[in-house]
Amino acid sequence: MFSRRDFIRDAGLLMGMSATAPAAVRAEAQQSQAGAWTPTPEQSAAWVAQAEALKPTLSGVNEPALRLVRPVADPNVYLRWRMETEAPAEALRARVFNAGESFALDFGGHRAGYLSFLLEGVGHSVDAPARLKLTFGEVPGTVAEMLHPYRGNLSEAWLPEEIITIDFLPQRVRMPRRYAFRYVRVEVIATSPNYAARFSQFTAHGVSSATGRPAALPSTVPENLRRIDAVSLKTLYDCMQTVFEDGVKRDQRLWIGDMRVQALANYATFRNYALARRCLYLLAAYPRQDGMLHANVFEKPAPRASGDVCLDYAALYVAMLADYVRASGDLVTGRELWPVAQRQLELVGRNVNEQGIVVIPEKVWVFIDWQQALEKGASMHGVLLYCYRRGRELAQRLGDARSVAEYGKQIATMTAAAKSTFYDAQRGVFVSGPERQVSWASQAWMVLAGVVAGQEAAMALQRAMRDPSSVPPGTPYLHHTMLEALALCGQRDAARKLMEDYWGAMVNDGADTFWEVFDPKDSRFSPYGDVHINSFCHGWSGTPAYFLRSGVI
Ligand code: RAM
Repeated sequence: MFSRRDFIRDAGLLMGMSATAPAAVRAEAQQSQAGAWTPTPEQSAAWVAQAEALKPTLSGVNEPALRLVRPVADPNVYLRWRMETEAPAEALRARVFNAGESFALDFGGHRAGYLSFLLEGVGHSVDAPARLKLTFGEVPGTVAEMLHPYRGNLSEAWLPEEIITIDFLPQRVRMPRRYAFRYVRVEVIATSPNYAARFSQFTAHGVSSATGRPAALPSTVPENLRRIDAVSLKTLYDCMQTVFEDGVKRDQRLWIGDMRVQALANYATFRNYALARRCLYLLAAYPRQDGMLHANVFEKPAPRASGDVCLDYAALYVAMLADYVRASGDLVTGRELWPVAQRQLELVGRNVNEQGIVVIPEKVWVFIDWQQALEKGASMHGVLLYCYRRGRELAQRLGDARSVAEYGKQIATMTAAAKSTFYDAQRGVFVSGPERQVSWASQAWMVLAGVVAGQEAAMALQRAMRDPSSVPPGTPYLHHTMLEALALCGQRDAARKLMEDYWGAMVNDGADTFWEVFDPKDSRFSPYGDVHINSFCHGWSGTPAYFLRSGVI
């Protein structure tokens, strides 16, 4: 299994640009660039400039801490801890804290932004700085449990904790970094024997590029769906920063996979088309040398490419552009970025063999989902076929008849190949790999790719959902795909039920914003080896509002 970490380690080699790459790899990379379309440096610079011109100004609200709380271990709640209220936050002002003492605050809901508070010294003499440790929790466990020793495979520096030293008191302290939190735990590491610390006025300064308030859902929508919609909107709101961020706690960057589904939700809610356009340009401006897009780009301190390339995300840029043009009607941007989209189909399409089947090359990252057991052959075939369909749709819109015809042929070939290779007609499901694995992912992507339709598609999806041995999704991202597939073949009730069961369970388990991963049976599940590095307000998880508001289900 190829993880994100392995991939990053090997990114230079995969990019075909490393001086240490084997000669054969370098030669192949150069050959693949011969005559191929890539943006010129001037073109890339113009796209970055365009993206920067579209950079939104963030706005937000200041919200005070509400309560002093105490985490209580509780094996009966999913999150392992519940918070008991000790006193209103104002009561803090009446207390003083010496070295080794601590307290925790609850802001009443998820916040993405900055933190400020008033710190005073009380005593004989403030004759030394105050040193504090702050821990920011999106969920109770982060402030209740020891974060160390950290066992994850992403940087420990993402753990949401800080040690700060405040030189002169009294002082209004404003933490310099942006955080994602509902709870804040403050520990006094040191004052001096001559004074204790007094705290007050804890305030969260939220920021977002989502403006306006989406209209209320019709009064006929049941309460449980309204709640899911509200949590979904808050997730989207907090993740809409100067790009569509994947997670406001961690990564804080623009990933193609996350943005694609966030943008769909945005078009049905806040309708910030400029932000989507900015992100499309940013991604387009930093391709690999041969023109394949990186799976994500960094924005700060200045925009630049990341080292990650992932086959399904590169292909899905096409779908994302088609969605944008469809939602905004902006044909000008569609035309300008059309060569980028076409190039992704061309490059990812090189992995289609003579029989019309996608063959995933060695050491190339295909994401699809964080489910470790997933065999990805069938789903990657489905993703690419889906993207050819979306490419044909966009070509039609842009009046590119040649591409309409070209993609049409590829769609016919790949559809027939998918049916003969991946479809087990007797069982009525798609299978993947030598073990003929049945998974939700394979069914969902094959249905979205149009390999089967109507009743046949509905049965494939239902069988996978009912079969306890089929591989289920590990993320809200793949659940989103499943909902789309169910809706496409007319299974709107089943889609709605799945949303109620999955996202509704998160709400019932205490979600203020939707989580990056959710395994109802295991609250410690993490794709990164340590639950404390998981994000609990994640871009790809906030899409129920899209389904509820666009009429899809
Ligand atoms: C995760 C990111 C993002 C996802 C990629 C594949 O670490 O947070 O959500 O798109 O990896």
